[in-house]
Amino acid sequence: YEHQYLDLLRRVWEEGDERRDRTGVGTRAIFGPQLRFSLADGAIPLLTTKRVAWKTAVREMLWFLTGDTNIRALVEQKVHIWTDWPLDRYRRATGDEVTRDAFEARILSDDDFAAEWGDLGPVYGKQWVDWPTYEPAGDDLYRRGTGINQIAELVEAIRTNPTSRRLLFTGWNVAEVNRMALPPCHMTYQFFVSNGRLSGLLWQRSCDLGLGFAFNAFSAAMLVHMLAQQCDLLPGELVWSGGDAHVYLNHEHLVREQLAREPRGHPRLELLRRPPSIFDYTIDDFRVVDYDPHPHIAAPVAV
Ligand code: THF
Repeated sequence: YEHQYLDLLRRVWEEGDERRDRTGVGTRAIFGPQLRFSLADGAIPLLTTKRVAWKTAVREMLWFLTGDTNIRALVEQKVHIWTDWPLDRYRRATGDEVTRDAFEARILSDDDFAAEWGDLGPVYGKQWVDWPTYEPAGDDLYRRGTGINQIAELVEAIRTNPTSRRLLFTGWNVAEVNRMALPPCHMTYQFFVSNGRLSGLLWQRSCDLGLGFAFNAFSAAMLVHMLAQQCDLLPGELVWSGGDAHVYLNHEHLVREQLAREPRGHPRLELLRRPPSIFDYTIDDFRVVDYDPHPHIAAPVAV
């Protein structure tokens, strides 16, 4: 299964259109690839051609499900993958060339600082579990309504109406993307039940194949495993669909090294407990077995 990813990585690197991007780093990109991964018997698209910090991805997914949008809860768990965006905003706004470590230390120790500088805006978690609504309040006025928990509604819909063609949720709130530190990349998830199996499709508008893909594919697959467990179904397939699928030009060493490696075995995800709801999982509920990857390959993240 990993060959699908490696083939895509090679194709983008060799044939992708070279372009300047928002970050100024430069990418090579193709449009609209699709990969399919079986999730049967605990199978999970976890790359073996480099070590992936899968627990970081689990912690991030559980953080999304809490609805939190502040990096503090991540930093408390030593998850640093969202720090660069608030750090960049802080440096630009204040001119203070604080180090990443010092910035994170202040996020942890100073409540007011964390509230002011640690928030990413209404990103994933907020839209997933508390999508804002508005109710008419006379004349041209609207008042805040009760937020919509798309994930709770999804679980209910999978259980009660599994052939529905509306089993989906999205982070792409058109009215709020401008207030997000970064508009959602993995933006829409759709689900499909057949023969007692739950499959998921992730539509990712933009994918950093060198860095983000490993996390995004694992996370989406893990979510399908969790939803299947909660809905008394078996996991089926993950369909990964990319819009702008790119490799950053400063990831050349990663591409060369990773393409020189052979995939190693088939890791599996085990859910050690069935929590009362999709919102009650903890990091200790997840175990990956048969994971014996090649060494990690460090690569810079474009902000
Ligand atoms: N922006 C860019 N340029 N790439 C991305 O992958 C990306 N994301 C999220 C939002 N914007 C993005 C952030 N997610 C890493 C992993 C996921 C991220 C951001 C960064 C990262 O640096 N991973 C390293 C280290 C992991 C670790 O801390 O252990 C790695 O080697 O995998 C994609 O959703």
